[in-house]
Amino acid sequence: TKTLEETLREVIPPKQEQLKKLKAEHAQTVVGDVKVENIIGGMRGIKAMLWEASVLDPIEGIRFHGMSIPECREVLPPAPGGKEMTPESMLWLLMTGKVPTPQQSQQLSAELAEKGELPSFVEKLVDSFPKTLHPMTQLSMGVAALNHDSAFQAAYERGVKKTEYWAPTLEDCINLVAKLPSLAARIYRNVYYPDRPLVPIDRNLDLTGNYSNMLGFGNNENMTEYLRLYIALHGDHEGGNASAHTSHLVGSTLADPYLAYSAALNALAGPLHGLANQEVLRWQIAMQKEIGDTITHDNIKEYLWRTLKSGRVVPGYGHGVLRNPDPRFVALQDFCKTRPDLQASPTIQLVQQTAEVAPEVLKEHGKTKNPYPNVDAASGCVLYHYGLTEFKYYTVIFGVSRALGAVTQLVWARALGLPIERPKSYSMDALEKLIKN
Ligand code: FCX
Repeated sequence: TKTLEETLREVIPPKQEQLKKLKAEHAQTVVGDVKVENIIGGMRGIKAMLWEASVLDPIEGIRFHGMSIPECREVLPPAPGGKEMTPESMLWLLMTGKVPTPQQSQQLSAELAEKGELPSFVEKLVDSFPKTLHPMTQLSMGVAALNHDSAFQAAYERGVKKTEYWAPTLEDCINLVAKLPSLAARIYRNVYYPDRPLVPIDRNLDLTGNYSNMLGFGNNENMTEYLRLYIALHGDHEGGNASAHTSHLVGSTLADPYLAYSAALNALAGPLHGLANQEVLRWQIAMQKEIGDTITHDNIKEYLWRTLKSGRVVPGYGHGVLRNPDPRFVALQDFCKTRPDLQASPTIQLVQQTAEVAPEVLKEHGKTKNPYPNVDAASGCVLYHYGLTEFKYYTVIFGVSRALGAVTQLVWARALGLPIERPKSYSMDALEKLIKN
């Protein structure tokens, strides 16, 4: 069976040819136009990035190399003994456009386990952080520090040829994905359970099996399966979302993958992006407290209106691109529906009931273009039910996941020789002048 690198060596040359042809034959073809509303509206609606692995349709949601989430859950290999697709299988699909065999997926698991330990200076660095430092800040700083051993940076200093950039980039990317669980679990232990010893990596386990173990949930197979699904699902959401775009932009300067992904994590830490899953749980628990035991659609509605009238957004609802319920939300709900213990959980019930009421309220409120739940509306409640109750940590799990898409693009950007990103900008005066002419 071919390794990930061997498979990439096969799939990269035809893609390089495809790009060459596009450049040579269609560089001047117009594919869209830019309106003032795009410029003042955060570039929404402008299709101006090259992103191979996933496309987000406003109605259907995300597809990974053309495959929907239900299709991915069907065909991507699970961990031995499990049912859910693993992040390794998703990474393989994103990188190569091919569904890995179970052996290939397991081979990648073994490689990640082998490379999973942190350098001791990073352990010391993370252990020195105050417990009060937000876990996302800790993750970003830990990831940035990993660039001490960057293969890309070393190769660049040696003067490696441009056509060879992608191989050391891949080496860094695999190392980064491998080390994220140890780093993320260490942060969890330090912040919430400082007296608990850290479990070492088990070479026979998959990436998430190890992560779950290190977080202290190794004996809860349901939690481990949920984490596999969660991490695989959040892996990529096409190019323009803030974290993926940040990684792409920083990577385009030839900063190494650790620096690029550290920057992405800072974007993910914003409340309108990844931090929303921390906010959702905080908000749902506050709702639960206020409503008490008799939860009805009417009192959820009232609570929603109170949130909106106080000028806040309803966390977990709305989206920059999607105009339908997020299929990632649907997949996580589906996971809950197959497990009676989750169905009986009051927090999960409240999330489900909120999803039944909120779209109508948000439509009546009339502001958001998408009144439906996004993935963050559901992702935290299962973690909470299984005992991972520290909301501030939730975005870190998102951060472990989003690396899958980010590193895929870093490898491909180097393989395709994409240039440094440099869009042009307008001032308002310049726009007015342009309009008058
Ligand atoms: N509750 C209340 N108002 C909302 C809203 C919500 N959930 N979603 C959007 N709106 C408001 C916006 O604040 C904006 O108001 P304004 O005109 O006064 O500025 C108006 O509706 C139009 O916004 P819209 O174009 O629909 O949405 P944007 O593309 O600007 O923003 C996000 C998209 C996701 C940022 C927005 O819907 C939001 O703030 N949602 C809540 C936070 C959240 O769940 N974020 C996670 C998103 C995602 F899944 C992820 O990245 O993880």
